[in-house]
Amino acid sequence: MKIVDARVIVCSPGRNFVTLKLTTEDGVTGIGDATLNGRELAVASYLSDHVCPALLGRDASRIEDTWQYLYKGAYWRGGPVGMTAIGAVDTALWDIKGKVAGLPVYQLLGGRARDGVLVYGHANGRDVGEAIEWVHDYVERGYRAVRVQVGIPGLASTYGVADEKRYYEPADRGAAPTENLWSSETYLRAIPDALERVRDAFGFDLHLLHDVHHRLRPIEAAELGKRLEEVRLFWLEDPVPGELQEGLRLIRSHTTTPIAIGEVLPTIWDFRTMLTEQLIDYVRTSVQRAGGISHLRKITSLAELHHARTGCHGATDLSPVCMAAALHFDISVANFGIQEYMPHTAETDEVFPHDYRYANGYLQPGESPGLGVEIDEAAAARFPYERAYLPVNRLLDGTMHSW
Ligand code: EZ4
Ligand code: CO
Repeated sequence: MKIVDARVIVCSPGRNFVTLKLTTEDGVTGIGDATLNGRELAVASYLSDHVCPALLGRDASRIEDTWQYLYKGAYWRGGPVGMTAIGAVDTALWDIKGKVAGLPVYQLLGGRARDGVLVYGHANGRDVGEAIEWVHDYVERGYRAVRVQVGIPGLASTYGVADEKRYYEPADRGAAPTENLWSSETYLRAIPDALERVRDAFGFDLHLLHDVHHRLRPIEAAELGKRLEEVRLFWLEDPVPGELQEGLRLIRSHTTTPIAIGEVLPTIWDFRTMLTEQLIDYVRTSVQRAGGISHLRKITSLAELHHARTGCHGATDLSPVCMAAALHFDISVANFGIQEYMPHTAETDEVFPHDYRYANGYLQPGESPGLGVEIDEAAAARFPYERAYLPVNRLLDGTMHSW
């Protein structure tokens, strides 16, 4: 089953997506999501200039061997660009294997380990009142879990708080990134009270989540976790940048608020200390970021051994191709926790027709062979790439601050 064609499709149906499409000599196609928000063309080039030529003539049925060939064989291991590219190849090969077998991918992964995939939506507001209105909107649509982000008085704009509420978009189009101001002091003054008010408004039957987006230092995060214990969050996400894994010991020793980390982390090595020392509760990485289904399974097995669960990233920069793959993974894995879900725009859904479905707080993977998602290339061609970036953060004195 030789690969005879490997192509990269870049499109922007409302936001940028990079998709890899592989075709076998029998005419079977498979697709993978290669989108790296704000750095899309780097992955497109990594694939089309370096990976695609080496895939031609390879056996499409050898998923693990191809993964190892691209990871170990590159000499330059890891990193978000390379791992996103490998992830797209891996996802496309699982899609092909499912189509050849005539089975949805989750059946190849061991079948259903649960009846549906619990998802959380995103509510945000410039102030608590507006945030509560949007949480309400999610509750009315059946959501059992909602992430809540609130504007911080004294900070002109806050990442995660947008004007467009239904189709949250983290990146901005333009020649350079937009800039947000950050002050941990201001944030820490405002956010515990804001989240307490949301909890008071909805009671304890609704799961509430909150994302810090890597902007605190360990001791600040420890304080926040402690002050939020009564709110009983489902998780506190990315309280600090994840690369200083040892820094999580400080947070852990001060608070029982569950911690989720990892949407920017691509390999099992990036999770090793935090999992083996039981410093986190949820692994946030994804099929798109972490080298596809094959490598995400390994990270998840390490997490299972250390009582951590999955909470795959699923913002709008993860295309419907990634979301389909995530759902096959989520439904089959033993230590699933929750899946982030943000509906895409109608334009994106037109480019990526898919058969996964939302109902009553849960998503269901489709039953078609493979991933159950395709790319309509004629529709994609109507939406050419537009430069876009994630914003950057500065402190009040102009210092560049962390994500
Ligand atoms: O910042 O997807 O949990 N979700 C998030 C997202 C991420 C973007 C980055 O591309 O943190 O909003
Ligand atoms: Co996040």
